[in-house]
Amino acid sequence: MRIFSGIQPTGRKHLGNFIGAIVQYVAGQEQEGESIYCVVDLHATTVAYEPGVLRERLYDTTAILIAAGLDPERSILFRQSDVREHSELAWLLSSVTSWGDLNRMHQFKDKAGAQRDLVSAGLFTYPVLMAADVLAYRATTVPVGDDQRQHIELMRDIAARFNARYGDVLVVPEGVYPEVGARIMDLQEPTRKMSTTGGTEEGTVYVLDEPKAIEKKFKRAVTDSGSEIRAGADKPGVTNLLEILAAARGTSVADAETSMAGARGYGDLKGATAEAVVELLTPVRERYEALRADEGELERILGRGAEKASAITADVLTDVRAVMGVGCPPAARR
Ligand code: AQP
Repeated sequence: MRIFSGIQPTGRKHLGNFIGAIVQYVAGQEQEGESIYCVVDLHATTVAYEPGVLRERLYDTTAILIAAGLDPERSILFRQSDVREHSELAWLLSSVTSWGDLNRMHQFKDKAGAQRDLVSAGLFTYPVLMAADVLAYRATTVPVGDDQRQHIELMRDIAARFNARYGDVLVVPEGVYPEVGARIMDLQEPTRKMSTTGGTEEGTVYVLDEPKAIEKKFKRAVTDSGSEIRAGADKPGVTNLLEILAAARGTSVADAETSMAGARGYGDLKGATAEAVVELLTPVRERYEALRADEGELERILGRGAEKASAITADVLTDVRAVMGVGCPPAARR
C-alpha cells in the first residue's frame, strides 16, 4: 500500500479538514507501506491570494499536521511546488483528460461563482493537477473527505485512460473516506459542509480555536425541531453533532446516540460534543505553538521530504515520458 494525500495551505484548517483528512493521515502511518503527504501550494494559486500570506499559511498547515501526530520520520511530508514533476505530469495528463469531464466538476462551479475578478484556467484544471499529485507516486490509496469523491473518480478515469492509450504505467488509486465524519457540516447551516471559503465564521470550528471559542460555537449550533437525539435525514443539525461527537471520541454514530440516552435535551448533546472536540484539539493547539515558531526547522523537514518525494517521482516521470514519446529517448541517454 502506498498512501498519498494533499492538503491546501489556504485559510485556517477547520474541524472538517481535521476529522475528514488529518486524522486519517496520522492513522495511515500505522499501515504497512509508505505514507506521503503534501501541502499543495500550487493548488492555492488558482484563486485570488497574497503571495506573502501563502507562505505563512504553508508553515501554519505544516505545523498543524506535525502537531496532529504526523511524523516526518515515518511519513514523507513536503511542499508540492518543491517537486517539479507534479506540474510536468499535470500537463502530460491534460492530454488524456476530457474537457467535458472537467466541466462537470461541482467544485469548479462553486468556486468559479465566488471569484470576483478572474475565473482562472488553473481553477478549471485543478483536478488534473490533483490527479498528477497522486499518480506521480503510483499511490494506491488516497484518504480524503467526501467532498473529493468526484475528483477522485476523475483521477481514476485519467489513470485508466492513460494506461489504455500508453500501456500499464500508472496505478489506478482508490479513494478512502472516513466511516464517521466524512462530511462535517457547518454548525450554523448544517446542510452545507464546513468549509474554508464557503462557510459561516460562527459555524466553523478551527483546529486552533481556544476551548472557550469552541464551546461557544457548539452552544450556538443550529439544531432541529423536536427534542429526540437521533441521526436521520430529517435532523441535519443533530446528525452533524452526533457525527462530530462520534468522530471525536473514535466511536460509531450509534454509540454516540446511545451515550446520549439520558440527556435532557439538545443542550446536553451540544455540551458533550464541545467537550469531546476540546479534548481532541487541545493537545494539537498546544504542540502547534512551538512547532510554528521554528520556521527554519519546518523548512528543513519540508526540504528532506521533497528529496525523498523527488526520488519516487523522477522514476515515474521517466516512464511516462518514455511511453508518451516526449523528451530524450531512454536509449540515447546512456
Ligand atoms: N467539511 C468537511 N468534512 C470532512 N472533510 C473535509 N475536507 C474539507 N472539508 C471537509 C477534507 O479536508 C481535506 C483538505 O481539504 P483542502 O485541501 O481542500 O483544504 P481547504 O480548501 O482548506 O478545505 P475546504 O474547507 O474544503 O475549502 P473550500 O470549501 O474552501 O474548498 C480534503 O481531504 C477534504 O476532503
